[in-house]
Parts: sequence; structure tokens; C-alpha cells
Amino acid sequence: KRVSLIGAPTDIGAGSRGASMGPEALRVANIGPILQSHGLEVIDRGNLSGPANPWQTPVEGYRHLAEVVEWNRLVHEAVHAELKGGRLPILLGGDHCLGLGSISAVARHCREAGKKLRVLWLDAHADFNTSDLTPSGNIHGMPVACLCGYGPKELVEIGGHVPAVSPKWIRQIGIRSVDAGEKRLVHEAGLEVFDMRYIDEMGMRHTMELALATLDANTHLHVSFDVDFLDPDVAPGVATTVKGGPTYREAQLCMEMIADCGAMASLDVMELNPALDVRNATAHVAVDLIESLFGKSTLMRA
Ligand code: DIR
Ligand code: MN
Ligand code: MN
Ligand code: MN
Repeated sequence: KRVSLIGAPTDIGAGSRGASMGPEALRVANIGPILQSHGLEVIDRGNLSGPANPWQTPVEGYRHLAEVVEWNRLVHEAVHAELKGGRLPILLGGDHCLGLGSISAVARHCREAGKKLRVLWLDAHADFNTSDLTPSGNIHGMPVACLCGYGPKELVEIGGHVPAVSPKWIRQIGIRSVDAGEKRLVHEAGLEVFDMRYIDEMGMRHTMELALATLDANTHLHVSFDVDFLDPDVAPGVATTVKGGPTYREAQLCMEMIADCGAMASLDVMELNPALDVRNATAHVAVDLIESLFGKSTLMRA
């Protein structure tokens, strides 16, 4: 398998600074060589270069909309180019607003290649806010809504097809923080959400069996991994920790079951914030989990 690392060093959509250092922290945790040690051919494309973070207050419900658009265009083109070249892009975030650029590129590629798309959104948050609903104005709380067509024209139209993605193609896992208005929109759009209560009651195994059900050989599976998906005990290095997330073992099982399905063809690793981390431990945990996503297992697999 041929894999490309794309760094997107920005915190333009976040409410705290520091996710801009995420790509380098993942490299320092050896993401490239470790993936290579599992037999993947890895090329590190280096970092994209976009606008600086002006650190302004929100305007009409959006903080840094123009810069968010610019960064997402860069990400969209970079991710699309890798897919077109037959490679598996790994977007190293950067905050999660860039999931829009990444997944709109994946959706465009799927239209061009006649593939079906399934998106697994691993996150503490639904990221389904709009400018009317957002309590913060931070666009990292909006990418899933934008992908589904709810959002500003400049963002929603990146990729050239509105909506880029149907809510039916998305499965959210690990959700435990949804804002009041956002809840209504999640319900209205019919998003399939496996929240923490579901995982508590049914277990991660059953959750992943359902989230990965009905995939076929023609399905492109995209995984968008917000590191705040993880319980803060294992992953303190994110700005928007929410307690009560998946444990290390639950997260490992989640990743292993994704690997077993064999369909993953693109990945985002988002919101890692080294400014808040402890000796880069969260980057190491993320890399451990990514190894599992690419098939690392304790024993030989049948
Ligand atoms: C909150 C926090 N729902 C907001 N969102 C995210 O500001 O919209 N934190 N995505 O990671
Ligand atoms: Mn997120
Ligand atoms: Mn989140
Ligand atoms: Mn490690």
C-alpha cells in the first residue's frame, strides 16, 4: 500500500491555539517510519502553507471564515491529488475544520471513480453546527454540517458538488458533546450517531459491526479521527477534552475492526494539540492507534 502524509499546520478553525503543531508532533512520534515498518510505502509530502491565524473574534457566527476557506481549498487539492495518483492520503491536522477539505476531496474522487463512500467520524463532538447554532463561532465545530450542505456557500461548494456527502454515508462514533441547537439539526438530517451511551450499553464490538455493515468491495472508507474521541486520561493533548470517552482498549478495538474490514482508503488525524500535551504522549497514543488502523496485530491474523 502506498501512503502519503500531508501536514496541515493550522488552528484556524479552533478555539485554542496549538493544533498547528500537530503535524510535527506526529512526525516526532515517528509516524512515517512506523508505518513503513508495517510494509507500507510512505511519502511525507511535508506541510501545506496557508494563511496565518489572525486570532480574531467571530464575525456573523464564523471565526476566520476567509482563512478557513483558503486552508480547506489547499487541503482539498492536496488530498485529491494523492487519491488520483492511487495513494492513500493521511492528513495530519491541524484542527478539524479541515475535515471538510479532506472529505470533499474524497467524495469528488469517489464520484470520478464510481465508488461508494462511507465516512467514519470518530469524535467527542458531532461537528454539526451552523453559524446560527454555534456557541463559539469556531468552524472546527461545523465541518460535518458543511459536508452535508448546511453552511456558507464558500465552504459548502468546495469540491464542486452540493452537498459533498449525504448524511446516509456517515457514521459518528464516540460522541458525547452536542450543543443544544446542534442536537436538533443532527436529528433532522438523520445522522447515524453511535454516542457514548450506545457504546456503554452495546460495547465497541457491536458498535463497529454496525458502523462497518453493508460495506462492499466498491466502497471507499474514509476515517476522520479527531483525537478528542479518546478519553482525556489517555489523550490529554487536545483543546476540547470531554470526559467519558473510549478507553485505550476500546479505541484499539475500534481501529483493529476498521483494519480488518480492509476498506480504509483515506484518513484524517486531527486536533492533536502539542501545547497541551504531556511529553508528546498523546501523539504516541495516536500513532499506536494508527498502526492498528493499518493492520498491526499482536498475533498472526488468519
Ligand atoms: C463545540 C465544540 N461543539 C463548538 N466543538 C468541537 O464550538 O461548536 N470541538 N468540535 O472539538
Ligand atoms: Mn472534531
Ligand atoms: Mn472533537
Ligand atoms: Mn509508541
